[in-house]
Amino acid sequence: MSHQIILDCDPGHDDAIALLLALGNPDIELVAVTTVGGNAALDQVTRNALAVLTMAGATEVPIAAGCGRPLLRPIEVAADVHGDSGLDGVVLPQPTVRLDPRHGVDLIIDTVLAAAPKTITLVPTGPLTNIALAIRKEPRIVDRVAEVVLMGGGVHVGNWSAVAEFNVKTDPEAARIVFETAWPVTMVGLDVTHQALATDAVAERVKALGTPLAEFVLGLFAFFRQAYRDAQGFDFPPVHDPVAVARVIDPSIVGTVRVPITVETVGEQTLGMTVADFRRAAPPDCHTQAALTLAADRFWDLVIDAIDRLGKARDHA
Ligand code: PIR
Ligand code: CA
Repeated sequence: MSHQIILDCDPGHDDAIALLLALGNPDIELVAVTTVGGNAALDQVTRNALAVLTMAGATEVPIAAGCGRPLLRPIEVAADVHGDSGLDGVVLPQPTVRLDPRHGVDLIIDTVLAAAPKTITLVPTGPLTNIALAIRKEPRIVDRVAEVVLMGGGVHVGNWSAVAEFNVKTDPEAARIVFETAWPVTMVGLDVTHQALATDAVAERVKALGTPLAEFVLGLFAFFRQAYRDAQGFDFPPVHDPVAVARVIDPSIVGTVRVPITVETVGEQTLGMTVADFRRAAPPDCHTQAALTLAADRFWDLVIDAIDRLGKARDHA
């Protein structure tokens, strides 16, 4: 079955892989891309997204720039793991894809309203600013979206503080709006993305594809690996964002539990924590799920297959 998705992203090494997975997987139709300030400033991540689409030969996908800063707070970029450009370590092509003149929030709203009800899945892989504003600007999207499958948060882990993840902590008010809106939300958080490690074995498989796109992906992995080693003490980098896309493609790859989740917006030590309440069975109206397990081998099979398909299509273009 084909899934239509809007990827709202801040590329970002792992966002770039999420874009490639969405473009190269036959069960996904990437109907729009929107960008949000996060890993780097908005103009940087937008240029990166355009370059990745160009690299993948995806010249027809509508792409628009969204919000440049969180709703209430100053922007806090993640230059320690993504570099100043947001996508350090690779040479990006000059984009030939053109930017849609609409604001990203409007592209989200227009795309959702133009599609049949419950056909579009939102896949946010950056701070949730655009999604929160889209809800406030056009509340009808809430009932028209099929579901929201976001990379962010975590039940037992943080990376931007002891208990908070970057995407949620960067714009906690926006995240709270998204989690507290009564639509189906799947939180693909650090509990699972920290299992999606680009190991040497994974890099070998990518290298064996032998295409320029595969080389590009290896460049992304190499920079991300070194940065994650220096900044966070990981041997291999967790490639977070494509896990959310993989969950849409094949839900059995990412195991979830239904649990009420909200976001801490006032804590001194806990700002941006995703608070999941496991005290009792989830009530019938619970609309949130937390991802807890990952079939990492099958995840990488999907990613490598997508890079292979896209790389071959490029070679024959
Ligand atoms: C990754 C990110 C931010 C900070 C670090 N240290 C690592 C980005 C990724 O793009 C992903 O979407 C999410 N935020 C993981 O926290
Ligand atoms: Ca991201």
